[in-house]
Amino acid sequence: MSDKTVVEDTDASEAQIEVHWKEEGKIPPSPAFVAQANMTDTGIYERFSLDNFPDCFKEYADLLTWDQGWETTLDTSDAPCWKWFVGGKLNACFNCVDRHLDRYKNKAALIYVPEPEDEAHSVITYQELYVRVNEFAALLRDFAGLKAGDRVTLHMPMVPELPVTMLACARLGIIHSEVFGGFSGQACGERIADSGSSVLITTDAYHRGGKLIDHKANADIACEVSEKAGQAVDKVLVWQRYPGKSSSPTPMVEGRDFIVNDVLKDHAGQRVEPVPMPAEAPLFLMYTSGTTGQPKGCEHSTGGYLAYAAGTSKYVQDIHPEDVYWCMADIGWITGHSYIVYGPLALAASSVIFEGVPTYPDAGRAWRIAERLDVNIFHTAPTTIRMLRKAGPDEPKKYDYHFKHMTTVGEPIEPLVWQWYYDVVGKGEAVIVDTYWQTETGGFLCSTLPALQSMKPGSAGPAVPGIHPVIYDEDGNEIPPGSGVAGNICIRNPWPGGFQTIWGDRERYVETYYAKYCKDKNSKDWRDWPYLTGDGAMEAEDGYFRILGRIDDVINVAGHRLGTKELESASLTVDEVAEAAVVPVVDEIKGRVPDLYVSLKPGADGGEAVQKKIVARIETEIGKIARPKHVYIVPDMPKTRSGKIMRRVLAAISNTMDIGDVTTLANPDVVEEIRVLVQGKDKLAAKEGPEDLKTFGEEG
Ligand code: 6R9
Repeated sequence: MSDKTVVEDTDASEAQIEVHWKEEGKIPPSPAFVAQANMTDTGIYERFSLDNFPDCFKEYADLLTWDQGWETTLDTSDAPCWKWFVGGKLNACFNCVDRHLDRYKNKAALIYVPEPEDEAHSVITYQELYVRVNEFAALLRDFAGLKAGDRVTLHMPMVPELPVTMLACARLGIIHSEVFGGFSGQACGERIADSGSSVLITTDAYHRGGKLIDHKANADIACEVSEKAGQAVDKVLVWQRYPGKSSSPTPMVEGRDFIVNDVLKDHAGQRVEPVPMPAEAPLFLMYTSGTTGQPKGCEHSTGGYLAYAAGTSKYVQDIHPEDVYWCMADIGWITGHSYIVYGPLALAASSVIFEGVPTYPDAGRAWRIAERLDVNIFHTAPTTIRMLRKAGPDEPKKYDYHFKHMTTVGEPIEPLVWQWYYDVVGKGEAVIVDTYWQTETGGFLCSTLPALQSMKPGSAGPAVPGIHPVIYDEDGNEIPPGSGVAGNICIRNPWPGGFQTIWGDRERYVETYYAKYCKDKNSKDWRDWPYLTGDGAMEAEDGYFRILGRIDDVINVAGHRLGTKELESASLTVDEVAEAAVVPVVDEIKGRVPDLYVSLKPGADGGEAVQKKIVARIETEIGKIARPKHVYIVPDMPKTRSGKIMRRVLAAISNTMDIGDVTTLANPDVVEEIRVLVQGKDKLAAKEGPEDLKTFGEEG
C-alpha cells in the first residue's frame, strides 16, 4: 500500500468525535474479477440518485417474480413506517425455489457440511428443496394449523432443516422468528412470548466444537418462560439431527412435542400452493442481538426485503448461479437470513451451510471445506478472521482453494487484520467488500461495488446504490466529508430492505430510530425522517465511510471524544496482540479514561514489556490523551454468540459495577476470570456507577 496520508488532528468540538486513524491506500480489483462481475456500469449511482428516488428501486424489485404488480412504489402515509411496492403481491418461497426449477432443478441449492469430518457433506438440489419445503409446509398447515399472518418461533442451529422451515413458512405467509440456536431457553422463551407464537420449531441436537449438544432441553425451558409471560406453546416440532434416531436425552412431552420426521410421513409427496402475499406483509421477525433490555423484534417485509436482499446479493456479493458461495455466519442472525438464505436463493445460487466452528478440530478446517467444495465466494466477520489469524496464520497457504470475492461484516475491521485477510486468506486474488449494515436495515448500507471501486482497508466504502447517508453532530449539524471528524451516521431516505417497525412497539421504533433528528413529527414526507443508525462514522473526502462502532462506545476523555475502535486498532499493531477491547473507567480528573483489555496470540509472552509496548504504541498512534489507565492481559474476551466483544461487561468490571446477566454469552466463564484479575479474589460490592456507563457498549 502506498500513498498513506495522515488525517490532521482537528480541533473537534464536544459534539463531534475526534478521529486519529490514518487513511489507508486503495487497492483496485483485479481485471479478472471485473471481467466477470455482475455490475460494471458506473451509471448505477446516477440511476439510484435521490432525483430518481423511490422509483429507482424497481430495478431490484424486477429481479423477482410478482403475482401482481405494485401501484405505489413507496407509501409514506404511516411515516416513519415505510411501505414498499404497495398493491403488489408475491411469494418469497416461490421466488427462492419454484421459479428456479425449469433451469436449475438438478443444481445444488444448499450444500450442507456437518461438523464431524467423517460425515460426508450433502447436496440439496433445487428439486429436492422444493419437495422438502412443500411437505413441511403441508405439515405446518394441516398438522400445526398455521396460516398466513401467524407467528412461529424457530430455535434451530445450522442444519439444512432451518432454511427448509423458513421457506415453508414463507410459502404460507407464516411469519417466522428464528432465535439463534446458541441462545438459551430463557432468551428463546422471551422471544416466543413477545412474538405471540403458539408453535416452536426446534432440533434435538447438533454438533459444535466437538460436542453433540442437547438442544431439545432448551425447548422445555423456553415453553416454561413463555407460558409464565402469558403465551402458551401448544406444539413443539422437533427435527432430528439424525432422522429416525433421538440424539437428545431430554424426554418428549406427551401431546405437546412431536418428532417432525415421524409426522412428515403423513405428508409425503404433498404439494402446497404458494400463497401470494402483499408486498408489505411481514416475512419474518429478527430480534436484535442485545443481551440486556427487552429484545426488539425487527419486522421485515416480503417484497421490499426480498428485492433488497436479491439486489445487493447480485451486485455487492457478485453471486452468479454457477458460483459456490459460502457465508460462514449463522442463519440465526440477519446476515444468515439475507445472505445465506433469501438473497442467494432468490438468485439461484449454491449456498454452503456449515454446522460447526471454523477452528475445530484445527485451524485448517475452513480451508479444507473451501478446497473440497471449490468455494469461490467467502463471507465472514472480523471476529472470525481474527480468530483464524490467531489460530493458524499460515494455514490458508496449505490448501488449494481460490476465492474471487470475500466479505467482512459485523464490526469495523482493523487495517492490519484486513491485510491478512487480503494477502493470506484471499491469496491476493480476491476482492474484499466491507459491508456495513444492521439487523434493522435488512441489507447493506455501505460497501464498495467490487468491480467499480477500489478497496480501502478499514473503510466500509461508499454508500451502496440508493442509500444516501448523512453524518450529523450532536446538535444536528451536517459534518461535511473530508473534515476529519466523525458524528452520528444517519440515512436520509427509506430503502426497501429497511424494517417496517418493532413488533408490537411502534412507539419504541419511532423513539429509537427517528426521534433524534426528526424535523417534523407530523410529517408524511420521508425527507423529514432521517434514520438514526446509532453508529459513529466519518466520511473521507473520497466518499468512503469509516464506521467507528456504536456511538455509545465513544469515550469522552477530558472533553475529547475518542472512538474505542481506533485505540483497539493501535493495540493490534503490536505483534503479540490478538484481540483488544477498550472501555471507559471513571477518573476523577479526566472524567473518563480508557481501560484496555487484550488477549495475546498463542505463545506470546504476556509480561510487563508487552504492556509497555502497547501503551507506547497508543501514545504514538493516537496521542497521550488516549493513554490507557490499565492494560489487562486476559485469556479471552467476553463475547456474544455472534462473536461481538461485550464491552459492557468489561466496563462493569473496570468500574466495579453490576455485571448483569452474562448467561447468553458464548463464554460466560471467562467473565469471572477477568473479574478476579481486575478486582482481586474477593468480590467487591458493586457500585451504582454513572448513567453513561450503564449503557456503554450495549448492543441495540
Ligand atoms: C449485519 C450486522 C449491527 C452493528 C452496526 C455496527 C456494526 C456491522 C459493520 C459494522 C463496522 C462494518 N457493524 N457491520 N461496523 N463495519 N462492516 O452485523 O447486524 O448484528 O444488527 O449489528 O454492527 O455497529 O450498527 P447487527
